[in-house]
Amino acid sequence: MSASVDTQSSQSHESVPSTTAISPEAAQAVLENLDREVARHLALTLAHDDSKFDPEYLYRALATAVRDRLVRDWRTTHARFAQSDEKKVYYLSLEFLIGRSLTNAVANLDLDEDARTALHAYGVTLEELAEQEHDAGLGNGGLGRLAACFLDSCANLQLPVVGYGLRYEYGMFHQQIENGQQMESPDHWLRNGNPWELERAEDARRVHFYGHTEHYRDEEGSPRVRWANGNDVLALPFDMPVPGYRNGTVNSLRLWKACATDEFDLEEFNAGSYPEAVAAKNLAEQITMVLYPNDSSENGKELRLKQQYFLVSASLQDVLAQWVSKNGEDFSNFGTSNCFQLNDTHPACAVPELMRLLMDEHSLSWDAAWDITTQCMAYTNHTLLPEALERWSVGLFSHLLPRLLEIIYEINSRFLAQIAEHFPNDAGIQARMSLVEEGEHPHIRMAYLAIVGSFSVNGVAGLHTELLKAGLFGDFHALWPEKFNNKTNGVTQRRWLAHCNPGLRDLLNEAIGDGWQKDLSRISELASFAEDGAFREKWRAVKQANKRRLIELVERETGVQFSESAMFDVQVKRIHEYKRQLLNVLHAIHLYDRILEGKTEGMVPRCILIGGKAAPGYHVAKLIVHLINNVSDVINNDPRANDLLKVVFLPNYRVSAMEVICPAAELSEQISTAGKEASGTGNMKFMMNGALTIGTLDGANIEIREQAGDENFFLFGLDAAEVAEARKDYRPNEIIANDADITRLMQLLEGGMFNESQPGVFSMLTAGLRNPHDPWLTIADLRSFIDAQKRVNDVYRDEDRWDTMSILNTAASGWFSSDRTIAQYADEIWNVKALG
Ligand code: 26Q
Repeated sequence: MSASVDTQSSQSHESVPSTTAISPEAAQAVLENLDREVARHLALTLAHDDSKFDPEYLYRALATAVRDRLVRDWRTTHARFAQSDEKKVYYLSLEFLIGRSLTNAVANLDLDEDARTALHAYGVTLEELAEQEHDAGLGNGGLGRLAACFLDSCANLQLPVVGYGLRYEYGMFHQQIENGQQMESPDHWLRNGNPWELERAEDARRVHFYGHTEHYRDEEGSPRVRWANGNDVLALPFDMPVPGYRNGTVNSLRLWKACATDEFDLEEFNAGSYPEAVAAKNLAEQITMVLYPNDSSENGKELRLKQQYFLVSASLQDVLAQWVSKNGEDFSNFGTSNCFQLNDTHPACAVPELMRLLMDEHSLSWDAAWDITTQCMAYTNHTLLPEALERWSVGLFSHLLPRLLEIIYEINSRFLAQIAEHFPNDAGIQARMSLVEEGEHPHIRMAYLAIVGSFSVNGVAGLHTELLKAGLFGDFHALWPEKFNNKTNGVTQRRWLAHCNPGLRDLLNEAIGDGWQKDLSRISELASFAEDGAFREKWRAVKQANKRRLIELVERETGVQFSESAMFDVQVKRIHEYKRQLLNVLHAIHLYDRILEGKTEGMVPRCILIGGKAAPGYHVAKLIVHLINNVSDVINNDPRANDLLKVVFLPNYRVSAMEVICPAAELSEQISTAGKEASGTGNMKFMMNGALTIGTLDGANIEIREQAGDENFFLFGLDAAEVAEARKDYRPNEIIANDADITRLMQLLEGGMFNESQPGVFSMLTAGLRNPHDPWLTIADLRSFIDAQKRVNDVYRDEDRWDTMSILNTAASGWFSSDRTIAQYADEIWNVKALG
């Protein structure tokens, strides 16, 4: 590919000359039946000798045939998007946790029957073949999966929204457990190719790093700045289709790959020999090599800041080039015609980068550029943990992105002048609100940069937004109350119910029709079946079948046998202290203690499943994984416990595992320290699939309880205000000493029952529990948790009551569709309409 990319003319959406043009319809007409297409792709596209059947080849052939069918709608959607003067939205995110695409595309294009017919000849089912697909694990957890659900909903609602992200060569690491401990291995998800992407070399962009700035005057005598020297990296786009649900819309997710420019190597390395110079291409290509595997900010890594800027610069240039090809250099309507939604602060460099592009590349004045920027940037916050707010050192910034730092300083000085006027009597306010945290090593506060540069700042659940306004962003809320708004998260019911739970999908369709797949508010009609005995029977049968599917998975992955008649008690999410997997383990130990004591009357058999990845550098989280595995070993190998209790740590939790787990779960553990989980989205997936929640008043749990009714939710623990109060005088050792159950379980844990061969390995965890400054207040909530679990146990004994509650939870889950969330973003932030 050529290194010299002409950003002005390369982005042309004019159709090819009419003599050679093939319309989308004509292209589609060439396609034969799906079974013929699969055979053709096997023989011609893949040159596969089908005398020896190979599921990997068959998967690729089917995926390619399905993609061919997507292309027609993709082209028409794209043409409509390019031609329309309506406002457009760009969702900028370092993560898109897509998972698998085949079955999603098949369902959305209504190709289910055709695909089954095509596969029949090969003696394989669609479900079996779907297993061939490697998850696209381009995200850590909630934030990345939310981005994927949002794209699905935007396509369902036919909104003109494009996702922009990075095409990491290695996605989220693969987790194995060895001797109870987490081991990481790389996830080369692209090894067998990716049939879902189209490379668009003609839209490549150049991204600049290092160097210095030069201030000069142009021919008209106006002051200008250029960013000189340094080096360029090419951003090469790969587009992935985002099909809407049976509506003819196929939106795009554009993922950038970093490539070396030709001159980058030859100029920089011409002192060395040619092979060394070419080998040095690696340096540039490292930028999109790997996803950072931590889900709270890891400060200071130069490569991470490079990734962030690379995404932002390539994407903004892309949008500006499209604008210029249509409107020339007239930017007067740019700000009202475009909106950039920043998925947390990771793409917050978009604020100074848009300023730079408008001023330095398109000659706008500061004021004109600032008006546009603040008209089209919107920021979503996903965390309440102050330590997770991103900060980048000024030193690193000035080295890597010198021009951006200048612009940030200018934004800051104008902003500080504004607040001096607004808060004349508050001496500390400048230091508190400054975009630059002063000190020996000054840092840029990325959240503040995002707030100052955006017209909208939103939290992701009601409580989260209120806490942001009162706490972390209190000063900003006082200055600009109108910027702040809430958008409670949601999940797509098409993947998280219809696709992953076909048994329930069919039962719902039979009971209330299939309208809920496009409009989940319709699911409330299910409530009238909650007391219907015959319906409950069917409901139960679906759950049992899903439990059998999970039993197989657990047995395959861990060798442990779950029992179909036991309660399936599940906690799957990233491992983090605030999410309190430890609290769950303490309860498991408590149940084990009761069994050892012979106090098992009325105890319902339980299978506790825990899964999730720990950030490789997060020592305590890894220790928690180790403890869960050791507790699981002891309990599962004790014949006294076996009929009543099993505990399993399921390795390598990921999107495709959740698709088997959430339909089978009966109890959903949402037990974070109140005020710490911004929203949660797993909680919504479980609810949709009929699990009951045991949870604290945190994140979206509060809204789940409101929707389901408090009688259909197992509440425990301190609320956010009580947590703040309890911290002032917290004495976990007294709580332990004064509660016989807790004393006993701590004795088991501290007595070494779970670490016989490694004395002291868990002492850091037990010391944390006993520490009066334990930020997570685990012991404070333990009694309340044990009592709530006892209520769960007692309700579970009454099958009918449980199933009624389960039906009512599903019936109340309509609010948690990401279609609802996205409709609110569209109306209340973006002001965009469906393209239709
Ligand atoms: C930042 C800088 C450097 C390296 C990594 C990061 C980084 C990466 C990922 C920081 C944070 C994340 C992910 C955060 C996340 O997933 N937050 C979750 O977002 C969900 C969707 O809104 C919420 O439901 C969860 O409550 C929230 O924890």
